Amino acid sequence: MKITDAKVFVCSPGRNFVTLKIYTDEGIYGIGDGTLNGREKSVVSYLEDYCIPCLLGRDPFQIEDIWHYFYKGAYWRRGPVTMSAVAAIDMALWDIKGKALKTPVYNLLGGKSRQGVMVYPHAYGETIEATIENVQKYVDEGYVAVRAQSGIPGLKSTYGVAKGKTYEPAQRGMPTEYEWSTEKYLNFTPKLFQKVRDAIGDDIHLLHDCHHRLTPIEAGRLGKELEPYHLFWLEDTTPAELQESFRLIRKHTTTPLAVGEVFNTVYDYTTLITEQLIDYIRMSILRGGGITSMQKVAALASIYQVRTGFHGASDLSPITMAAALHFNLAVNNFGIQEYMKHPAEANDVFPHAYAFEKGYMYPGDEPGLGVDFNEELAATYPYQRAYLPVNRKEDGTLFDW
Ligand code: EZ4
Ligand code: CO
Repeated sequence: MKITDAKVFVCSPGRNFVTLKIYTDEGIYGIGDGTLNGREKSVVSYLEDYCIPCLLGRDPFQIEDIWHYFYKGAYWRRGPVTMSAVAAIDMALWDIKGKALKTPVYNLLGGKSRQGVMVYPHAYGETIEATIENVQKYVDEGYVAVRAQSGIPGLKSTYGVAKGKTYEPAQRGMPTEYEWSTEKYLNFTPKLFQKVRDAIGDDIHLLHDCHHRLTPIEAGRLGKELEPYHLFWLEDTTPAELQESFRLIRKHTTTPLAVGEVFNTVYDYTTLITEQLIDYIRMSILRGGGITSMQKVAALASIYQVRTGFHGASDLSPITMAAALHFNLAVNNFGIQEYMKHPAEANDVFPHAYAFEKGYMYPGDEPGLGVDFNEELAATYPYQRAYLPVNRKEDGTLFDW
């Protein structure tokens, strides 16, 4: 089998997505996700201008070799643009191989290790009461794990809390600005979880995302104060470029830690994993260079009792969601998968076999990844400039969002 062509599509069915389609001489094609929220067109250029010309004529079954060709072969390594492009290629190749061998991708990754994939949705509200109501709504829908975020008294906006019905981090047009106070957040958040736990009982897993806003010692304080409410995890407590800083957090709390939705290689994790400073891997298959590289991350993590907990926000397309579900079904050290529903228009553009039932998701048994891409419909949703917000402290200092 030979690769004959590859095309990149950018569409905006509710939000922007970058999709790579790789064609072969046997009529089989594969699709991969290259979406990088707020920087979509950089990935398009990386793929179109540099990768696609080097893909033509190759055997799509040689996934390992092609992965290294684009990682080592580019000389310049790592970074979100590069690794998202490599991931798009890698996902499309696994999709082709599954279709050619007429089997779902999970069978190529070792086969089923479990029945279904536990997922968690995002519950939020402007107040504690509204947040509890939203958590309860998800519990009523069958979820067994729920992330809870709440508006903070005295702040006009905060991460994870939408003004409207659905939470969407990127806004069309120019970047919006959020307001932040670590003191208000730290004083408020333990009260939030005390009340949520009281309202829903002990049986539901609760998760929370700090979105990189604390220093290590502040993270230690929050983790410690949240211990009575037994969180499944506390996510991205502090910006994690400095892996060693997690030694300080770990010294102060037994609340499990999840890190790395902005990471893009195993090298972002070596200290965190080998010193057992974290409990869950947040890097997604898309950010981390695809299924091929994520197999190595998961293998390293398994030795240190660290589990997967992949990023699954709506800015990763249904193709990444499917890849994650196949991977999660197969790998032994699976933990949990984030599941933030896509807008209805996006589900129409990416018809898929995966489904949700009673707190768990299932990738379906179609050959390959089990997702398709409706080009004609996608063309009716042209790209729209959109950015993630920026964040400032109350005195105007630019801060982590
Ligand atoms: O802010 O995906 O845990 N989930 C998150 C997400 C991220 C967005 C950024 O594009 O932190 O909501
Ligand atoms: Co997050």
